[in-house]
Amino acid sequence: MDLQQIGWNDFFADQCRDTPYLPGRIALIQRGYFTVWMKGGELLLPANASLRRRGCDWPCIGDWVLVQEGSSIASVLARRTKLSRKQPGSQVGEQMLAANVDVLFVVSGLDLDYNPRRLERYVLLANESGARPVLVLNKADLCDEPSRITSETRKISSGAPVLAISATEGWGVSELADYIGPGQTAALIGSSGAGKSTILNALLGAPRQRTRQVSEAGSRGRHTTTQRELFVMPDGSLLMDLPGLRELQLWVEPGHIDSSFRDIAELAQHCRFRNCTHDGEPGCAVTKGAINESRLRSYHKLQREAERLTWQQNIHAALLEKKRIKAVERSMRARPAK
Ligand SMILES: Nc1nc2c(ncn2[C@@H]2O[C@H](COP(=O)(O)OP(=O)(O)O)[C@@H](O)[C@H]2O)c(=O)[nH]1
Ligand SMILES: [Mg+2]
Ligand SMILES: [Zn+2]
Repeated sequence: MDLQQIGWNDFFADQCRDTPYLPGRIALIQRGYFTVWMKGGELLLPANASLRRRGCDWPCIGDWVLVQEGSSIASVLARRTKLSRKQPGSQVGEQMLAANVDVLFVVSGLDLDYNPRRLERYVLLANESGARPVLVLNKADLCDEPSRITSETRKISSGAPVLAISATEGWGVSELADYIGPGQTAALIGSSGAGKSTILNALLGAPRQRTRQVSEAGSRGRHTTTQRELFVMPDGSLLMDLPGLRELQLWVEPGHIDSSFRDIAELAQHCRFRNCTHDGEPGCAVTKGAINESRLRSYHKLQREAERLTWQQNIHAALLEKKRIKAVERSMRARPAK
């Protein structure tokens, strides 16, 4: 396996000039074991237990890692892009979804699944990760007016391309390939049942990823894709299918929201106050007349969510610091005075 073909470049090479260990890429994670693609082929390895002790990153799909004597993963190389969310529930930590993704295909079905507010959240997730978002409106065969929804979606995509396709009928699917080239990595993300595995199989030209049978109950259901796997596509690009997410809490800085709401950011240049929050201030240009009302509500909601996250992170950091000081004090007391 040629490393360049699986995404290797100078960014990673620069990080391992003086190491005796060999680099490899995580292509599949299953039951605590990692399938690592390497120059000589692939290995099935555990992660080195000391990674957690040393406070190092835990390997994730798409990561480049260093392999110690063919026996375990010794470290994870710095990530070029980082697709992550806040840990579900009330925990205040980052949860990696995928690493080193260049293009993120955000898939939603043009059936009951379509939800512009959720798409905004995905656009933010992608922009924060460093990957380029492409919005894929699948199941266009089930929709009476795919072109109207496509142009509506373009208004909220902040410049991200929007494609309407039908994975089962096979139309539009090949256009996805225009956004990725050999050695580049893409990921499919979106609700369970949106058609991610069907798209992956269509691009692969072979049924490699299990898809869900349509249930009579509706178009939403349990997900079948629980493992994360990287596939080499016939054109030399790399594609992974991510499991459907039930919850997508942001892991994003408040100052980064505006770049995913370009229309609002552009209007904001005409607000009277530079620090206008667009929440009823005098001379605000981001009015309900100028911008779709539910999009504006969504913007405020995401802004609040990001601010709350920063606040939680600060409290969390302060608690850790307090713990650390206590431990130092304890060890000083334990040491006999000379
Ligand atoms: N009508 C229609 N059904 C589709 C399309 N793409 C996928 N499906 C169906 O939607 C269901 C869920 O697809 P799947 O690929 O498993 O979704 P995933 O959970 O996102 O991986 C399957 O029954 C697919 O056959 C499409 O373009 N049109
Ligand atoms: Mg799937
Ligand atoms: Zn304003």
